[in-house]
Amino acid sequence: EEAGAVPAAQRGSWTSFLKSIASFSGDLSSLTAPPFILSPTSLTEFPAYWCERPDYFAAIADAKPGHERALAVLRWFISTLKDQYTSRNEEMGSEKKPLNPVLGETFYGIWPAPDSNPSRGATSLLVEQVSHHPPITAYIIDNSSKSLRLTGHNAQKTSFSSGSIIVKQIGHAVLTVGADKPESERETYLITLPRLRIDGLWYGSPYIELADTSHIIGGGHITTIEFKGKGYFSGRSHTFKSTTIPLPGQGGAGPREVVVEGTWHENSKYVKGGSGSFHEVHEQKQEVVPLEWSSELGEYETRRLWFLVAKGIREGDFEIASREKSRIENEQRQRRKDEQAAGTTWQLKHFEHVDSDPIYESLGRSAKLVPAVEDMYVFKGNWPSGCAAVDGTVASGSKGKK
Ligand code: CLR
Repeated sequence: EEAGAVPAAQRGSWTSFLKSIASFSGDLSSLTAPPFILSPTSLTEFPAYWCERPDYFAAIADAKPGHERALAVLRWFISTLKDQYTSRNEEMGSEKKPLNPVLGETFYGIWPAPDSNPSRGATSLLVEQVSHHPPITAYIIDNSSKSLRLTGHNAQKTSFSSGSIIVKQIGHAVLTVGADKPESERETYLITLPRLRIDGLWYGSPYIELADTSHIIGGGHITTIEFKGKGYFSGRSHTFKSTTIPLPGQGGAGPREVVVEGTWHENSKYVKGGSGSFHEVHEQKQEVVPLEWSSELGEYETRRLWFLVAKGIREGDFEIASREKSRIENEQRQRRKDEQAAGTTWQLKHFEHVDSDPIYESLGRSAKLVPAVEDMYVFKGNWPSGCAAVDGTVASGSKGKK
């Protein structure tokens, strides 16, 4: 029997939503869902999860090159997972359906340097929705004081299997250490993403479990991370086991193998090649500070674009939310028609699409990644003013825009 998380008045529409998922695969974002499951946040804001623990991000630059740095990258990666995959449950009671970004939607923000550690520097975020059908989000995160840069794009392929939504993540991220140095002195890490399983659907309280494997390849090392949920190796939720080994002919004097085991939302410890705690996820996180809106950010800045929809969802005024959502969607349809009639296409603001990413190809080869080739979005370098990456001087507590 269907359980209590679904408001009585929305049971019917929840059931038909579940039926439409079951008979459907591909792009879930376009399906109409009942109000109780809607999130007021657009997917363009999700790349911010990569840096809600800016200390672990900065620590990558400070780590000694070699296995220590490879483990610093792993530690930062693991530290992001709790926010990426459990925070909606903690903040809104369950996983929710994010707003489906429009083509050209953007999000900009910064994590200011903390007063207690100014040398950590500020970190900037720039996100652009680079495709609508299928939805693809490209982003760049940059800490210029530490010369660190993360670029990537994501898309999802969804299917339905024995009551759960299975989400295959498409796309990858590249972390560059020494981003401001000549190419020969830079170090790059390729990061691939795990598969998601969304359970608890029947009860109207969806939550995410991670599955399969993902990789971090670079700095002379390759880390394979295996994800398991309840009922697999330990009966516990959110478990992982990572194995870090030198790439053939590389790796220096470090250990031959480092194995870490634990949960990605709580703690993990070394089981080989080290001892004691590897990582403990703590409660404090530093949320990104969105840039204050100015015309430079454009009409499609996510919080401006979705303002009334988000307000309606938050305040339970679903009439306003759905009216505004339809208005935005109709406007988009009209724009596409106009472009077609004029024989033009939408121009991306910050990224340029290229068919293959040389870093993915060369690093991916060592893990025999499938596919062997992936496309990428190259950042044009046009940070808006107010991002630390341009002026380098954004002070602690500043709202970014000066
Ligand atoms: C986006 C990229 C982030 C990690 C991440 C977390 C949650 C995922 C999201 C990604 C993609 C969209 C997603 C979402 C959870 C639910 C939502 C899969 C991968 C789908 C589209 C909505 C399903 C609707 C149910 C909740 C009913 O780095």
